[in-house]
Amino acid sequence: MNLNDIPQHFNINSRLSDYGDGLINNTYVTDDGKYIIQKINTNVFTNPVGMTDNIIKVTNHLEKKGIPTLKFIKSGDKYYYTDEDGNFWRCSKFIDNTVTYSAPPDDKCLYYEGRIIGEFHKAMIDFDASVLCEPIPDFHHTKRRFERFRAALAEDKTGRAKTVEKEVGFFLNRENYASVILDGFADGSIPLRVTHNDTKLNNILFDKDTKKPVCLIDLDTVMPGSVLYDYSDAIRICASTSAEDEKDISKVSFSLDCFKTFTEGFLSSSELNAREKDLLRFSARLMLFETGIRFLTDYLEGDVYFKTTYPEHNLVRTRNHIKLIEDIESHEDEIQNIIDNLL
Ligand code: ADP
Ligand code: GN1
Ligand code: MG
Repeated sequence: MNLNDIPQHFNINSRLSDYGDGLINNTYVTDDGKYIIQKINTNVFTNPVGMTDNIIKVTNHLEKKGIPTLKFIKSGDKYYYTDEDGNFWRCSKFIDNTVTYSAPPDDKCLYYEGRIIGEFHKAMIDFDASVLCEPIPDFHHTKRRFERFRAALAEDKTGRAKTVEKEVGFFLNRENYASVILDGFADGSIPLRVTHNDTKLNNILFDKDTKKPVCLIDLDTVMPGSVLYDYSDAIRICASTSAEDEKDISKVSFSLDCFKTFTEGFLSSSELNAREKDLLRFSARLMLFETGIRFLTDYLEGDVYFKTTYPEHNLVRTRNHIKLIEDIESHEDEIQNIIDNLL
């Protein structure tokens, strides 16, 4: 497979360059800047046709409502192209004058970031979730994530376990975090809604000039979930004072101001029930906990899931998540006060 042969299958005559800093798919931009072409990671997305079908249904739904969203380009009569080596490709329009950030450019944009996530949930309320497949089963089943972490630790196939005893202990001591949302689904206090499930900052396109969010992208994991997953996953990045893989841990802290601004925006467009409101404080740490475990599991398993550019990359990400959880745990009352004042 020759990379520059791919655009012609979408009727595009242009060469490709690497683009973006997603951790899963390989993303390219056409040299004319008009299209994004992606090679889907089929180790992660084992049903790429089902996943694409989900995305087309969701983007059609949003488009009908006039909500800005991704626009995909067909290859023949399909929204994907499979090359001779079995690689799975898709193409979307590059949304003009937009940019993504790995850390927030300013505090004001966080209000709008929170708001656009709530608006996405609202737009999906009348969408029939039963037409969606589950692109990654148990994606946010935090208890299963925890079981897998324990299994990776027990197997220790890379021999790294002895070097991360402190980090392992940190998560083992907090196992109770894993069941909170799942218990809410089980007792009916938390509703299943159509959620994005990967609302980190660089999955939102921002207008280059106004720095306001334009639309949610990376719709690969859209499926039923809790709106608290999306609230929490956005906070994981946007309330941190640095990127998720900052090596200098002294630069990593949880910003109460950013948390407040983001939460204010999220609440401005969200309708939460009493239990969801109760769990906002917990949700500040939820996805830090789950994603922290996933990074540590990947480190123990030999960096087979997330893209890494150096051997300790997943460990650096894990340590950042631990630092942010510690910060949150030492500001419980302030966090609750912020929420109470906004509700
Ligand atoms: P991954 O699953 O690897 O994170 P994404 O779909 O998030 O893949 O794409 C990776 C990056 O590519 C995004 O963070 C964003 O910067 C950029 N990107 C993807 N699609 C578009 C698009 N249609 N317009 C502009 N930028 C895009
Ligand atoms: C991955 O695909 P990307 O880079 O937007 C991952 C998320 C993690 C995130 C950590 C399908 O997101 O679940 O939270 O990395 N996506 C998948 O930064 O596993
Ligand atoms: Mg992404």
